[in-house]
Amino acid sequence: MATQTMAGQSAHYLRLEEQYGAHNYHPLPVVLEKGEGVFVWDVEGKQYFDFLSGYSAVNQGHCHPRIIQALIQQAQKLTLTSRAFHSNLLGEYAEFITRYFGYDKVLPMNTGVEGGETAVKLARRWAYDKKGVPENQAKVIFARGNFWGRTMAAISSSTDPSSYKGFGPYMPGFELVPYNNIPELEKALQDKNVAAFMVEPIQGEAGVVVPDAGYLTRVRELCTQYNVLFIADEIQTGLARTGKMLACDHENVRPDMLILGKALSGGTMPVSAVLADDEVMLNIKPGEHGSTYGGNPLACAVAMEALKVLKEEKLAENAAAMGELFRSRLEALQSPHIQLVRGKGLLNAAVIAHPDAEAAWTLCLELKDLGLLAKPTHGDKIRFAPPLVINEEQINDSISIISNALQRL
Ligand code: IF1
Repeated sequence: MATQTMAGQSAHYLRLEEQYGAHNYHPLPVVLEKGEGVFVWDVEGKQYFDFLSGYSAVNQGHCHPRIIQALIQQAQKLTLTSRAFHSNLLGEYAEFITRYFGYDKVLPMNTGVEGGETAVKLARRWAYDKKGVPENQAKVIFARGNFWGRTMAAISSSTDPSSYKGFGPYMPGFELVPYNNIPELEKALQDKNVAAFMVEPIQGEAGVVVPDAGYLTRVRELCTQYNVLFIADEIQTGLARTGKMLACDHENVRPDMLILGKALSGGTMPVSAVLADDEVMLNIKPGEHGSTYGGNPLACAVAMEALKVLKEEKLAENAAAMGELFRSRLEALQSPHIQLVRGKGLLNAAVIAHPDAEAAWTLCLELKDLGLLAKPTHGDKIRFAPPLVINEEQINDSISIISNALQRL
């Protein structure tokens, strides 16, 4: 196909989106139409390494055959009953996922942010019914730099103006403490009305901020000491992304509530979950929370297969090994433009040093031209998070691409 026509394909789709789609994103100028494993292809047939993985939703790799097969099979039988009736899959899935992570119960939802909302509602209800906090006085503490979605509650806890500005008024009862700061957290937890502390074990959107070793252990101890629920938002860090099944596993801490999303479905459809023990979960009574698609049989079938693939393909172990290799090979480039490389497992970011404020974006455009897709987060950081099925040869090929792109900068 002539080059002109090739470029015209992408331009055609970009024009359609520009004309008919809301302008709520600023994507890289690439139009994808196929994905398999660590690779995606654009409409001109060009192949790329995907180093964003759908924001860590395709940990198992694009269109994993086992997950797609589970989707197809269930889709031909029953996709949705609503919770007005029972389905065989929900009971099977609830047993499977609660045993998988070691909690009494699961409350199934769809998007990650619905998982966060559900966790906050469970925490407030626990505070009133179990901790004895006066009605409407419950507080939830969040860490500065957090990101847990785009709903009014989620942005009410945000410290990022691009998330909250112009959407007020905000949800009351939320307080902020600095991330990775135990003394400030302990001070906040003295307040008897605190229901919970919700925190990401590693802050993704903030540019992959890894807290000091021992931080999560102290969070666990303080929440126990002050009778506050420790809610771990593992929507991005969970499901083998950081080299363990959960990022909390690096310190063997067990949160009171675990929120999962993204790769829970292997990137096929929105599936999220909140896991907790009975003391927390059973305060919400029948008819007090839910969603049309929450716990639908299609999601249950896909999620069980997605979780089986993580374990059976030892993706946490691979993420740990390939992450080590990636960070050491990237640092070994000794590029003057890479100020810092940080991360755990295959959730990594490079801080770009360059006089041009747009350098990270420019670098991502160069990477795209050379066959690797990544995106800047918060200006000068580029997140590098490939699917966890990546192998050593693909890591080496990716480092070569990054090296070439850095030299062009
Ligand atoms: C966007 C990145 C951001 C999340 C954590 C909950 C949610 C997310 C830790 C909500 C979602 C997505 C949303 C997307 C960009 C992306 C993202 F870090 F993953 F890259 F923004 F921080 N908790 N993160 O990361 O899950 O409702 O989206 O299913 O909104 O621009 P969701």
